[in-house]
Amino acid sequence: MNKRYELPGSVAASAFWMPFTANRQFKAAPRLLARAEGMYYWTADGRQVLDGQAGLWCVNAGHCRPRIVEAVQKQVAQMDFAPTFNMGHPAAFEFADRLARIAPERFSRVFFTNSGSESADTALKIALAYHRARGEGQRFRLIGRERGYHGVGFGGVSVGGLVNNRRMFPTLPAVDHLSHTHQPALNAFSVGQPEHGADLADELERLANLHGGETIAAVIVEPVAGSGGVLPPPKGYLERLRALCDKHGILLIFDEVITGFGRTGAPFAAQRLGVTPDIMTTAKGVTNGVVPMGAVFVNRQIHDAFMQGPPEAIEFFHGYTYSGHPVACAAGLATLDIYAREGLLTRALELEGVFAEALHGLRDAPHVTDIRNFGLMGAIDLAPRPGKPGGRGYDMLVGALGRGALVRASGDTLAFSPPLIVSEAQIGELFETVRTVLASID
Ligand code: PXG
Repeated sequence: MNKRYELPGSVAASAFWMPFTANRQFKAAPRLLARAEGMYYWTADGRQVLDGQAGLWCVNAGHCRPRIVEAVQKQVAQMDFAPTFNMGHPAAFEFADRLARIAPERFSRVFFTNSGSESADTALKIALAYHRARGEGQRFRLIGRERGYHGVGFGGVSVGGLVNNRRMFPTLPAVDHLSHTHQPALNAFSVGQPEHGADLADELERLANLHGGETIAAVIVEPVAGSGGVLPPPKGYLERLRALCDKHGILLIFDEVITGFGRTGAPFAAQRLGVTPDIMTTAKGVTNGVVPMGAVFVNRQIHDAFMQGPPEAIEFFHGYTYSGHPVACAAGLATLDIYAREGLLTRALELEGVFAEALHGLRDAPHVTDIRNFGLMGAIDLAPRPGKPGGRGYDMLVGALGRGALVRASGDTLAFSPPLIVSEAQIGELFETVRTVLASID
């Protein structure tokens, strides 16, 4: 079977050092995708695969949408690149303006990056520089959360809470963490937001008492943790976090790299959950995954704090060669058109019940220890094989692919995030496949 996936004889599989992948295992039996359209991929040997993970949580409008393809083709032919340091081009201004219009009301300023990792680092730097600009430079501490994922830059890893991403690297000083909110003893198989755990937000009060609340610059959390295993916030948790940030003058950053652009049933999880942060990081769905891009949203007050010096002075010494890249902006503008026309930014809310029912229907399937969902995000925890953690997750990935579905396995947790164009029938198909494969593995 592996033979069918082989690369052409002239290509050495060894050169591409693959990210977050067991390279030797993969290269011994490569899984190659060759084409995509709508809800589907096709493998290199021509088999159709239902995309249960929107690429990598990013292809929210489905694959190869002609409007986006044409916009990218047109832009790359008209102007391939334009600098945004001291120069500009219309698409970047138009895209920032359009983004601000779908964001929660206060977010009227947008800083462009190229990825979620860069968005996280950018947001942390904005927070630190903001306090400094206001004469509160003593606020140098950053607070993250266990099981949080904010990408792989040194800033993101420092506030992140996944041990495998941290253990090899020095992290920023002056960073502390809140506890994660996964409490299966209290909340197993919760549908949507769990009942228990709002009190975990009170840890911010403890950390403020420990470090001095006036030394803390920002708290960064994913409103619904994604990579850490799809952990919706306990009811009342984010509200408490917001209140404690206000009490201590701490900025609240929501990392909406996964939750942004409709994944939770509103344009942003902040809107769905009714809690407004001070800074919001995004990437992925901002261009439907078609061109790498990220966007950090801030409110006017934060932005204006930077605008106090002489007008000829650079206000923020930060940015990337590709901030506001014209091809990414073209992809993003076309993406927003599709999201608006097809109502995709709220569609997850309509599908949430069907999705939750199908997902939680696997509660009694073999190996399942917990199931969680929010919007079109879902996760199933499997009991690890004794002495072989990750084995069941990997077998599920391979087994589902063999049966025509792409599901994300991270350790022994399966994650689901289909494109927002998914049909009810396809949701049923996806979880029926998962059920069949669960029954087939040991
Ligand atoms: N923040 C959050 C909340 C993310 O989910 C990043 C930052 C980093 O984005 P970039 O673009 O630098 O990768 C992410 C990325 C998974 C998975 O399956 C999740 C991500 C990336 C790859 C895999 O859990 N999230």
